[in-house]
Amino acid sequence: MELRITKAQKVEGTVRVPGDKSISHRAVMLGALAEGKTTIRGFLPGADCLSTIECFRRMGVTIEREGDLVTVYGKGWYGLEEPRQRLDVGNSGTTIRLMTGIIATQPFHAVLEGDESIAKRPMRRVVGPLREMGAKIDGRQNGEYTPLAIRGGKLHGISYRSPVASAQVKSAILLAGLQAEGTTSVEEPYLSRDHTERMLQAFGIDVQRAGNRVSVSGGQTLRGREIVVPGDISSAAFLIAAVMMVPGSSLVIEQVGINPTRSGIIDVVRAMGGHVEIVNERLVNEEPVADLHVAHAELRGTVIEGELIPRLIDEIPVIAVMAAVAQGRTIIRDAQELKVKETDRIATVASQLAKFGAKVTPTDDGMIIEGGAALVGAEIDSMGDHRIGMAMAIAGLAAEGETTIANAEAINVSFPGFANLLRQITR
Ligand code: SPQ
Repeated sequence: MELRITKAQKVEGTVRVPGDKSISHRAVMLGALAEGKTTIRGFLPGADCLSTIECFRRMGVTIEREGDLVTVYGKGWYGLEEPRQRLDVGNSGTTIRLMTGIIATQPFHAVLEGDESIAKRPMRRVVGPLREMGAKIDGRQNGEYTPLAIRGGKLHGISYRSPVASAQVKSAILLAGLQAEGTTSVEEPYLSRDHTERMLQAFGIDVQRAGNRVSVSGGQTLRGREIVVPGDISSAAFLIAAVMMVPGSSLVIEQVGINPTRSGIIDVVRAMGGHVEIVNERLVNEEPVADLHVAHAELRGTVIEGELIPRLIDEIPVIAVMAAVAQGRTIIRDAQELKVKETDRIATVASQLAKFGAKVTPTDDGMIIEGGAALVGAEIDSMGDHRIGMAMAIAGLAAEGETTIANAEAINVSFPGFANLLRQITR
């Protein structure tokens, strides 16, 4: 599918974005493992989260869905059944890494695999620590790549110091730790998104947290409940950027999750001179939620590094787009994790953004963007990466002439309805 974008005169309106992807995955997983029924409202019906639903159905869990309302009939931790076929995670890194942790505890065998992109993403980051806990996992190149064949069984707790700030690594180990003997703890260099910790608490689990260290003890029971999923700030980020790309624009985005481990985009847009006001803040299922009032301003370059990186890792493609039109230079460093996402996002951002006439220099751990470019419409390829497709569509709003995005169907991974919503708020 191809998406066509033309230069916008104005962006305005009051909108909501689809549910948070990270929270939607976790709600299905914990719901399936819990005792009793879990109702999920505001679920993201994007391709990735639908893959998670399908995987659990294949392990015998009944899951009903009507739009963004999902009902999971939890079977308890050991109620899952051995799947008869391989479990297909599609394009979803979150699905495969978290499920590896869950299946490592089960008294059965399962094989996990996904698409071409998943086949290139590193898995030893979860396979290694799970093996230390006693799990038997095989994969290509000694467990680095899919397919992963898991023979679950009895695990013992470990104290793991993760070399990367990764919520998927942390979550896989904590989920396995819930059924391991003794205590399992994970410490990370910077705090990554903490939705697993918060949702475990919402499901009645005792989670100990201190700084960047989190611990759980084995043998706890999850209790099914109602979960309300806030709008995904990673999706809202594209709309915030749209406002910043088009002078005279303003937008209200209602009901967005503003968990501090995810809200780095707000800090960066503000540091660049943009206006984002947080209104009507409240707590829903342990997750902070608010309405965002966004108004255009001329942006200036900034430096993004260190502890900020995990708080906005998925927003870097669209931050690069804003940086291309900002005044001055933007430097992004400490973001080598971008290389192991759906694509190498350092390379794909640089190659696609350059087509608009932007000046982007890729580096080993990020990129340098010389701002002030006058963008011209371009023929872009999403390269099968949802966030690249959307980021480049936003660049197209400020580019002279027409922009086309090839392979735009990838956007459905996290933001179904993106093109329609963009049409609705632009003129
Ligand atoms: O699920 P997937 O494919 O890994 O999705 C991405 C994305 O852009 O949507 C990354 F490519 O988000 C990850 C995020 O980068 C989702 C996630 C989570 O829900 O736990 C955590 C982050 O990844 P990581 O590797 O830092 O744990």
